[in-house]
Parts: sequence; C-alpha cells; structure tokens
Amino acid sequence: MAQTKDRTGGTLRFVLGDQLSRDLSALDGADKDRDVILIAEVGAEASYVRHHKKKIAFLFSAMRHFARDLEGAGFTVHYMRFDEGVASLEDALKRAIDEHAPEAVVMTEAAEHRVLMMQKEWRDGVGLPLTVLPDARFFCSHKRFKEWAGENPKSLRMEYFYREMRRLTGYLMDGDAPEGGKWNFDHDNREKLPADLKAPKRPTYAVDDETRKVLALVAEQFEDNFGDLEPFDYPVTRRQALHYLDWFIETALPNFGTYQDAMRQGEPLLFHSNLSGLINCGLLSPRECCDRVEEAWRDGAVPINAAEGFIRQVIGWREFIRGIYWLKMPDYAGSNALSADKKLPDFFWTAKTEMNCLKQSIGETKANAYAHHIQRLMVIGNFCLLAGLDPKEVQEWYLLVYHDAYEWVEMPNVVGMILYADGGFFASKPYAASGAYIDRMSDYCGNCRYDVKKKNGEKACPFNYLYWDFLLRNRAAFQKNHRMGVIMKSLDQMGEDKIDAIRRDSRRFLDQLS
Ligand code: FAD
Ligand code: DLZ
Ligand code: SF4
Repeated sequence: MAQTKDRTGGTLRFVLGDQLSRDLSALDGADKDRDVILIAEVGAEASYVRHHKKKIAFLFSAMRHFARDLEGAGFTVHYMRFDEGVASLEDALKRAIDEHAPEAVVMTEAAEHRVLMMQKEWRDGVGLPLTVLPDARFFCSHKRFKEWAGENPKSLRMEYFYREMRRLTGYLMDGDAPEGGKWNFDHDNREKLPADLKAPKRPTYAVDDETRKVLALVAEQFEDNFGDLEPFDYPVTRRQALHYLDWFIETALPNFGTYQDAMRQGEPLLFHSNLSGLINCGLLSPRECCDRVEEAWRDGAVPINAAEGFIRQVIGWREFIRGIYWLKMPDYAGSNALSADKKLPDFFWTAKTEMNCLKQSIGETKANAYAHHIQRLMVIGNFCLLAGLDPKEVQEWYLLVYHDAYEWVEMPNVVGMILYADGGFFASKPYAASGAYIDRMSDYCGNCRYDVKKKNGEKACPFNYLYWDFLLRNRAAFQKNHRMGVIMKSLDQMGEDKIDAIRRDSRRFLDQLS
C-alpha cells in the first residue's frame, strides 16, 4: 500500500461496523491528540450479500452515532460515508493511511473469517506496523475454546462447555455449585402461552436527523434488497441501547424463561430480549447484559429459570457457536452431510405461502429483520431441514435477513443446528419435528388452511409427511443414532401403504415448490 505523506506520528485505529464499543481493544490507550479512529461505510461489506434494508440502516446509523459519541468525547474520527464511494475495507484503510500518514495501524480482530483473512493480508502489505488485537468482548478466547475442545474432537456438546463458562465467569454460582441446585432450568422453559397473558409493549426510538439520512440512503441505494425499511424504531445509540436493556430486564425478563419456546400470531417478540443486534454490533457488551440479569435475580426481581435461561444463551450458546465457527472454518462453510440440494422456494422472499407458521415467521422477518429463536429454529429451520434445502442457499438467506446476522453466528446455527449438515458435530440429533410441535407451542395452526391433525392427503399439514419423508430419505445417516432409536424403530415398523402415501404427498408438495 502506497503512502504519500510524511508520517504524523499517531496511530490509525480501524474500527469495523460490528465493533462499536468504547472498550474495544483497538481503542485501548487511544491518544486524543495524535490518533485517528477510522470507521467506514463501504460498498463491499454492504453488498457481499443483499442484506435486509433494516439491517443496513441499523448498522450505518449505529456506526454514525458511535462516531459522533467518540468525537463528543474528544477523539479524532475519520468517518467515511457511503456516498464517498469507498469500495472496500482495504480501500478505506488505504485512503486513511494516505490522508493521515500514521506511524502504525491498530485493529481488533474481525469476527468473521473472511475479514480476518483480509486483516492478515493488510498486516503483510501495508508497509507500516499493523497490530491485530484479540476481541476481548467475548468471554472465551480462541485459545481457551481450543483447549476445552481438545485435539481433533469428533463431537462437542454445549452443555459441558456452558458449565465451564459458568465456573469461569462465576455467574449464578454458589462456590463450586450452581445456584438453584442445577445447571440448567430448560425443562421449566417450555410452557405454552396462557391466552390471557399479554406480551409487553416494547419501547420505540424516534428517528433523528442522522437516522433519517441513513434511511434515505438505504431507500435509494438498496431499493431492491429484501425487507421493509420502515417503520424504523430500533435503538441506535449507546444511550438508547442501555435504556432498552433496562426495559427488558424490568419488563420482559421475568417471563423470558417460562415462555422461551412459545409463539403467538402477531407477537414477534413475546418475552424475548431482541438484544442480539445490539450485542453483536458492540453497542452493548454481553458481560454487562449478563451482569444486569444476575443482579436482577439476586435482587429477587426475576426467577432463576429466567436468569439462568438468558445467561445460558449468552455465555453458553453464543460463545459455543463462536468457538465452533473458528474451530471449523474455513471448511465448515461447505458442509453438506445430508447432500441436500433443493433451491430456496420463492416464498422465503415474499412470505406468500399457505403454511401459516411460515407465512407468519417469514412475514415478521421481512417486516422487522428479526424473528425469535423458535421461529428461526423450529419453523423456518425445521422446514429447510425437512424439505432438503441446499445449505449454501439457506446460509445466505439467514445471513442477509436478520439485523443481528454475521457469519460467525449465523453459520453454525444454520449448518450445525438446523440442517445437521455437519453430521451432528454439536447437535446429537436433528431438530426435526412434525406439525404437532408447532401446534403445541403456537396458535398458528388454528389459522392455517392445512390440518395439523391430518397425516396424509391434500389437506394434511406438510410438516407431517415431510417429517417421515426426511427420515426415510436419510435412514442410513440416522440408523445408528441412539437418540433416534425409538423413531427409527417406528419407521422400520411402518407399512408399505403408509410409506407410499408419505412419499407421494412429499413428492407432490416438493415438486410444486420448485
Ligand atoms: P433471546 O432469546 O432474547 O436470547 C438472548 C441472547 O442469547 C440473544 O440476544 C443472543 O445473543 C444469544 N443467543 C441465543 N441463542 C443463540 C444461538 N443459538 N446462537 C448465538 N447466540 C444465541 N443469532 C445471532 O445473533 N445472529 C444470527 O445471525 C443468528 N442466526 C441464527 C440462525 C438460525 C438458523 C438459528 C436457529 C439461530 C440463529 N441465531 C442467531 C440465534 C438466535 O436465534 C438469536 O440470537 C435470537 O433469536 C436473537 O433474538 P433475541 O436477542 O431476542 O434472543
Ligand atoms: C454487515 C456490515 C455492513 C452491512 N456494512 C459494513 C460497513 O459498511 N463497514 C464495516 O466496517 N462493516 C460493515 N458490516 C460488518 C462487516 O461486514 C463484517 O460482518 C464485520 O466486520 C465482521 O467481521
Ligand atoms: Fe404450520 Fe402445519 Fe400448523 Fe399449518 S398446520 S401452521 S403448516 S404446522
């Protein structure tokens, strides 16, 4: 990379769009007089997949507000706006080096493999000292995860990792023992939603001048991308994010655990936190969220199953998923253990389907760039698995539709959790379910043109025959899975007529999809 000016002696600190934290390692010891902080809206990152319009708007607005907060605190920030035509992160870096002629460059390691590879190339080619620091916002370092996983692990289980993380962080611990007498209260977290229990009303955040400019930019430049841009009411500043966290802890957290698996038509969030986007882009740290949740439990404001449920998702699942990603990349991206190859149906983009559960979950995704975990896993994900959709297409869809989506967290959830495409590296059996599960956990089936109680025929819920067809298609892969022994035995005992009907219905349904 060429340098055109004499060095001014300061450090250039390059902060990526998902690193919007004041305590970021790249900002450690920043000198307000000599250093320049670089933040850039760049073409390549905004378009390597066709992100949901709200995802781009959320991130650009959060980046702009973060830059303004840094300036307010006395730092020098070079913020490159999208309309300056910066092609890529490398282009941004080159332009900033040319303009500011720094002595050195510092950055925090990228969360995605693709971007970390770029950082390594820059380190070798930039022509001045470039340091890539670890991302200390995660609880578990890469080294620690590798040590925990051991040499060439054949499979890993979140539950054991989670216990290590409880010991490491001390969350909900009483000495060496878990508070409440057990590690995991998941069993208490599968209640059906009582009809008279209302979901709390979320706070909304007014669009200010800066966000208005971002919305105009996205409307113009990303007109054909997926999703609804407005209404836009996300928190986009650190102050708003903290306000939202307070609201969640006081209002939704008490019921978070108990109704974690429930779904209700017209209620996209129920008691879920919707904190993922704020945590992943850096406006909130996972540590402060967990600290606050534990504090609420110690104060007697929330039950143990709520506090443990939330903390498990963050120090357990979130960290575990990241560990798997870095352990398995880059080959993980190409996993396809079940040789699934169907194209994504059109209704993934339009939400126009007669399957009401999918219509609701994809419709809410389109409107909000958000769906909660059970919609992602047991409705949309379950369909992708049973229908045999191509893992590459499914990965791309999940990466672009959610405002919290970055490859490090999306990929293991898609490849390992919903598609079993890694052959069960961390899921002991596939998350496959018939319509009965969706009926038990939601009110979707009551409003559907299909009949969830019917197993075969034109009116039958497609999940019912697709479930068995999936098992028939993949019999060899699951025959030896001891957790599937009972279900595979039912398959072995199934009569030929029944099998024919399942195959016929599935073929008819899948053919009309394409
Ligand atoms: P809550 O239910 O309130 O959970 C609290 C927090 O726990 C979340 O904010 C999140 O930080 C963490 N968490 C919970 N489950 C997971 C998990 N499986 N993996 C990682 N973190 C978890 N999450 C993302 O942040 N980005 C993604 O791109 C993403 N893609 C997913 C794709 C699929 C197929 C599936 C099944 C899950 C995916 N998740 C992803 C995980 C999870 O669904 C979301 O984190 C969650 O729905 C976000 O909503 P929330 O903040 O209301 O979560
Ligand atoms: C997702 C995203 C988008 C849409 N735009 C930018 C951007 O303009 N500038 C930037 O620095 N980062 C952006 N990101 C996040 C990156 O694509 C990438 O996901 C993270 O930096 C993780 O490594
Ligand atoms: Fe979904 Fe089947 Fe229920 Fe319809 S009947 S909402 S397709 S589970």
